[in-house]
Amino acid sequence: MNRITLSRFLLDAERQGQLADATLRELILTVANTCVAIGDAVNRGALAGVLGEAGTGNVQGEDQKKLDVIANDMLLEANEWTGQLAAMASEEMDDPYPIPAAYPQGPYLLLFDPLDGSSNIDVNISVGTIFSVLRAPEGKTGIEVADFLQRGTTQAAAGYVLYGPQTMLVLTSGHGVNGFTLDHGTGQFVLTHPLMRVPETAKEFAINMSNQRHWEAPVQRYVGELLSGKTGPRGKDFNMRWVASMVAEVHRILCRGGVFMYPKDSRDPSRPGKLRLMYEANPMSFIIEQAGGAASNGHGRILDLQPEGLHQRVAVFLGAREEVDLVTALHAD
Ligand code: AHM
Ligand code: MG
Repeated sequence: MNRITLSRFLLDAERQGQLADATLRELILTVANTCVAIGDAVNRGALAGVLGEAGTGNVQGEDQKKLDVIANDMLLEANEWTGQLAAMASEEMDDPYPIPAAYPQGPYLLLFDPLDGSSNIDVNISVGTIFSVLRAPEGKTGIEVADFLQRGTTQAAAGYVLYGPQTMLVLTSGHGVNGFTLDHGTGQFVLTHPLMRVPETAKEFAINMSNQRHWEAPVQRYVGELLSGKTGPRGKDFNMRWVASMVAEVHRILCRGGVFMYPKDSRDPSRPGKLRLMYEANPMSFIIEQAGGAASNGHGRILDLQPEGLHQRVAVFLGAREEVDLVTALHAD
């Protein structure tokens, strides 16, 4: 079998003008290689003593797991010296991480959620790394928060690595979505899921139902219609899944369809949602749109939102276009 490794795939993409330049190619390879090492720590779990709480909190006041901190440090260390980046930002750090003066500056900004779904880590359920690549302002030294606040439409690339039964990298640079499976024998990602597409028809939805009493009316109505099954307005039954790992949820939707929701709710009226725009919603929306699906905050396209803060939260509805359009239309009623 003629195996297409990630390195070869990216070189072909660059030659075909589907990847901006060699620097972006090298950057994606660096992130992918680091994720192989993060996956190794995730796999070894208790054997490596990496499970449990770190005893620290992040900027959102959420408890950090040891592996949140380990994965964050691994991504910083692997990317700070390469000359590909001007700065990095992470869900786990209050402020952007500037490239140390000892190393050359590069043209890109890297944003990541080093270990998404980490509440699952101690119970051996899938987690993942999510990343987004933006262009740094040209010739600027001293990158500031404002330089990161670019609309999702400007992303040069985005991807995730799912640490599940298989370790998989799913990637877009704006020319479709491709999935690669880690061959643990060679340590290489191999193209196994070319040009992934979100199936047009949805039969599954994903939402944390325990929050139902806190949802706003449009979400109550939409999920009520899904739950009413064959005799309801949708005229068919829907199944439900909730892994509480967005990476696993998005991956399922890319493979067999459906819609994922983390809506705004009334528990904290000042909070527009749980998920973070820059580290979760934008990269996942880019991937889903590139696979033919849609992503909305209930009022419009997520990728069009002008970010106002590095750690800004947003309501998320993503997956099959028909479903995302329906739930968005209900918000306009
Ligand atoms: P995290 O980045 O702190 O892990 O939080 C994000 C995760 C998502 O992966 C998932 O969709 C959601 O939180 C689950 O939230 P809940 O525990 O409220 O169901
Ligand atoms: Mg997260």
